[in-house]
Amino acid sequence: MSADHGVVAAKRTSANSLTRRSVVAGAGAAVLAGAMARPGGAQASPVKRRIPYGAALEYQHFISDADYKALFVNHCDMIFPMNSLKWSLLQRAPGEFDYLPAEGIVSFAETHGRGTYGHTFVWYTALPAWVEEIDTAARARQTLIDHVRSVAAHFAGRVPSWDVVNEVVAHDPVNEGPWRDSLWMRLLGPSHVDTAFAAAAEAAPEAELAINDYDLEFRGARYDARRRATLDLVRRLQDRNLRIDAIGVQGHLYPEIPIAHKEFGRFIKDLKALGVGYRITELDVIDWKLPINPSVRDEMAAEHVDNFLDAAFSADLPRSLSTWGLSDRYSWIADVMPHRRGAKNRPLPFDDRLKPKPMHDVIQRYLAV
Ligand code: 9MR
Repeated sequence: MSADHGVVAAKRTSANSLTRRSVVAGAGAAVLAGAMARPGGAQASPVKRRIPYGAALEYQHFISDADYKALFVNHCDMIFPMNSLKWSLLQRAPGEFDYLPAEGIVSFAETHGRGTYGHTFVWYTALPAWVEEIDTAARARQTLIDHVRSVAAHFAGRVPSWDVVNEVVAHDPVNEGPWRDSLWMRLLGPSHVDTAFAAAAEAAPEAELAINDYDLEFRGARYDARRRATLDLVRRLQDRNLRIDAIGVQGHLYPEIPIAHKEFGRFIKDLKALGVGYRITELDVIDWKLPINPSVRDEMAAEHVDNFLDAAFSADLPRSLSTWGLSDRYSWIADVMPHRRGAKNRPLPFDDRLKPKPMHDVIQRYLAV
């Protein structure tokens, strides 16, 4: 996925952000101080917040990097699998499920008294070859239902919220859409979304059911179209009496693309009027075009996060806020959009030595009670 990279970087004034930053000085220390051991091995929630703060954790790092893993316990209220619940890793062969990695992370969260999150049942990518080879509507429909049922049943009562569908709106809804091309679209059309939500409502009656997507917060015609298509999709489900509880706003931010304060705020309010809440699910900053100097880059990233959270929180409080990873040590951005001058990317709240950055302070300020 990528956004429209053509927008010239908006000029930032750092005076404003420095003032705001000083308000939250010491927030990192308070979080650490709150992470005290409780009898029985479980730990107290890191710090009291208005809404849960979470992060996605990749299994390879979960098993190989103890310090990184501890960072999640010390700072997060929600810990969830980044990739282990994706179809290609979970059901590599028909009916053969490998729950071990996802179980590892979900039970790690449970052991520490943390919440979790389910990402994701239906996506256009990360599908195993045997699914990609399906060529009839009847088989596609049954396979989709079986997958949702099996995974939801396995985690029944343990995963309180599911991304039922991920990224079903076309990247450019006006020219390519409105729905994204996928195996599911080709064989079933938009009804595959209805099928997924119906199966999820039946198999996970107590879980929150969500649509997760990207590029919902920026200024420009393509983003307006993406917001409209998402609202249309919500209405479509509601017209069919299907339960849709929340939108996951991924929040992969590009500092060169301005936040549409008004239009994004309107979108959140329109969702609320439809009875649908929202979460921030994959926050990070794609810093590939930012200056090479790390502290300048961190300040700019923090300021952009501030702009985004200001637009979001002033429209309505999200149900949770999660980042896509937690430390610059590991991020998808290094693979997909490396810094154009060869610097190591700095997209996340903690640096690669696991020290909090200005972005962390900004996020915590929005979450403070
Ligand atoms: O960060 C994830 C990366 O490790 C995986 O290889 C990739 C494919 O499964 O997915 C990345 O996560 C994506 C998420 O599932 C959906 N929104 C965009 C994320 C970044 O590409």
